[in-house]
Amino acid sequence: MNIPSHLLTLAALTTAFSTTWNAVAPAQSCDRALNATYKVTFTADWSQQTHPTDFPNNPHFSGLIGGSHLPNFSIWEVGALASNGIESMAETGSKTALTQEVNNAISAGNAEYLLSGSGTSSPGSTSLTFDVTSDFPAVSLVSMIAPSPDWFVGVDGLELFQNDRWLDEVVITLMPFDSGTDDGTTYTSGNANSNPPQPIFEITGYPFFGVPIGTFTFTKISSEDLALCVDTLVAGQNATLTVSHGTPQETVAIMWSTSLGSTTANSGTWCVDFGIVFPPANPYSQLVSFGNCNVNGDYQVTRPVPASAAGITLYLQAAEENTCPDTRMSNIVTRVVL
Ligand SMILES: [Ca+2]
Ligand SMILES: [Ca+2]
Repeated sequence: MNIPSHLLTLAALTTAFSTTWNAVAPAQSCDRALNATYKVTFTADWSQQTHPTDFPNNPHFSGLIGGSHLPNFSIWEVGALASNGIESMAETGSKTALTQEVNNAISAGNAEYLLSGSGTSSPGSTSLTFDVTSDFPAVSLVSMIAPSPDWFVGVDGLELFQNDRWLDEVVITLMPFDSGTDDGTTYTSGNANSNPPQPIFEITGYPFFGVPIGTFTFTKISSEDLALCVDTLVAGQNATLTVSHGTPQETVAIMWSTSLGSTTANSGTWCVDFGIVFPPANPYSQLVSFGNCNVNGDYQVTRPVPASAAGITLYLQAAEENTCPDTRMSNIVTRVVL
């Protein structure tokens, strides 16, 4: 364990708290979800040059529409029948029915956030910034190929949080799909409702012939990488703090402070930019604990809250060592000491 001098200073200057923490074993898991913000950029390459066969006038894509959801839930998938919302999107570009379906899934606890963005001419590009949490890490997003009978591009259940890590960047190569709900065979075919509808399939032949349509690039903008759970803090009583989603047996630091702001600890094996500040003379702004995660990536400590802290608002945040140049931080927890 290599403790940066900045943090050692914080630890040493206080006399308000005892310097001894007791690790509690085995650590309980902190089941708080982690938040992240991503940007998806839809780069549309579909053009006369890439797809010369019968290429239509006014080539464009309808507004992006989708949601974040449970991994075992699907908004659409190859081999399944299209929902009414997918049919409407793929045939007309309308978001209305699919928006309702995603909102219904949110109400049912299968999805968390609706994703809705603009369309683009083609070639062209558009982007959408959205929030996602580790409890609903799968993202589905679609857009109609227009004009077309019932063709679309999209991603089905891309999991942005895998193996306790947010993915930094994912590039999805977009191939054309047929929603199986209209029998038209060319870009400009008239309406011909499929009866019965067919399962969604990838169009491998005419008029695309295996040439990709474009890409979805998912880029992480920001994220919580550790989960911090904090007891109610009561002056003069013990409090338990728990970190989860850490790297097994890696060192984590927990800090607390009376102020939000920014403190950079950038030395040796620490590359951390806390969202709280550590005024040197403030005895309530300090290192709370260093310790190692267990084999599950959990870390838990308990210690007394000083009687003199009653009424103070404390902000707590955890960080992990040995992640440079990346920063792995927790959410900031706010507690008024009772
Ligand atoms: Ca079709
Ligand atoms: Ca139809």
